[in-house]
Amino acid sequence: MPKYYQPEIETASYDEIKKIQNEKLVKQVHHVYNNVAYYRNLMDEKGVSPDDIKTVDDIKKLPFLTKADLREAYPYGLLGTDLKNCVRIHSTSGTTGKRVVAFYTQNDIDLWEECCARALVAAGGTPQDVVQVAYGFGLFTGGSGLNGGSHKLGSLTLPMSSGNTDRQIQFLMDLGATILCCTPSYAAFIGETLAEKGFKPEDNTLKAGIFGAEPWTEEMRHDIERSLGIKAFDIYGLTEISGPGVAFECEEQTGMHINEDHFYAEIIDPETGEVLPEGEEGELVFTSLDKEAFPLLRYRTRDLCVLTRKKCSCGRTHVKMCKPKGRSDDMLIIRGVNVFPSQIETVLLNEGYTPNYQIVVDRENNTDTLDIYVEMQPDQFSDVISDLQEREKALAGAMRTMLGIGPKMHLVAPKSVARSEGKAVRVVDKRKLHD
Ligand code: DLL
Repeated sequence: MPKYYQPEIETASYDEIKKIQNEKLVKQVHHVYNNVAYYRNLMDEKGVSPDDIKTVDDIKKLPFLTKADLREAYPYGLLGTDLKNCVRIHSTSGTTGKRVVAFYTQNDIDLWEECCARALVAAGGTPQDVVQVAYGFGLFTGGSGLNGGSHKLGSLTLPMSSGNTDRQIQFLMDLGATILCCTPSYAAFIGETLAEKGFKPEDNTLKAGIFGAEPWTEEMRHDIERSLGIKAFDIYGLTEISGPGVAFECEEQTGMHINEDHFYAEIIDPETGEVLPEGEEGELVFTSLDKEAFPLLRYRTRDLCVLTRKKCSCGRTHVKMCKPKGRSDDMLIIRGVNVFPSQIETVLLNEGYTPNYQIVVDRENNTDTLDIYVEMQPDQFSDVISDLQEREKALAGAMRTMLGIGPKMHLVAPKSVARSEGKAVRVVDKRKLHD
């Protein structure tokens, strides 16, 4: 059984990797400077020229990019090539009304899918496998990324998308799926549903699962492994940097190897922006090294993380990131969808409500719940239940359009949202997401 998808690069020595990174970075910085006016201006403002960047050690001279920059440059301002060279977009939540839109050339897609194929092979995948992709397809990167990776590997691919659990289970059992790809909460739900239908873990043909897009604990890993009778692997990524497969777990299950021949990782102090040494916790920052359409230099992910170069028993040499330990902003991931409180606030203002609200997130039967409590103004107050229900329904619809998931809305009396020391607590997250 092949152990690596691209053995040469996945097991290259640190010196070899660094050499590749240096060469690619120099090229990428010139590419960005010559083609992305938005970033060229940031570099000019900082007084950095592309010739100042000779190795990855010079990267700290470059300015950071944030989600706010992506919003400002929306939609085409960070495009690194002519639109006619692009073959696809994917998109994820922005902090307010504007979404993040990432562009891909065919080459970008090929490299991204290779990263996903590496993840599949690390989970024991071969061309003989049947890979059930139950991440969402569409603007979200999860479905297409793993689907493409599975094609590259030559496995039989079931592009199920998420949801319709009865059909998932029917295909899983009838077509003998051996690798399941979906969010960890959906994997747990599938495991639970299989048990409810009377199946034992050994009744299915699954051997592994590749689960990511949201935080999950070791406890959850054990539950999933037990209920499905598989080995569960973590996978990390973000739309801005390509999608799933930026980093993936190997059989050691002690963190995720970053595909650092394509993405250069740094850990910074989120307050000062200072680069921190290996082993220290801080915010993960990525520089794409060979992207054509959407090349981002020093993109601040807001994910809090630790990097390590400790030798890995799997033989891969690429740096490992731990499971993200939280966020340095207020983004929530609910049912695999990224949600910012500022998006909720934008809808409330658009719909004529004051932004006095509380978001309550919980998890029932491995499915996230989202309840939003909104205070009415005295002139909006009504004690006619049908009237309130009507307005809650309309507001839930507007929220679904903005967020991509439907919350349960609760219109409540003025001044009834809990306040602590005079300030409203905006988010109550009752889930256990981190170890
Ligand atoms: O979630 C890409 C993806 C799809 C990754 C499928 C893995 C599997 P976005 O929607 O742009 O992209 O969300 C990116 O999700 O910054 C993290 O905060 C979070 N995230 C992604 N993977 C993990 C993970 C996809 N394994 C944001 N553990 C990231 C914890 C994760 N958080």
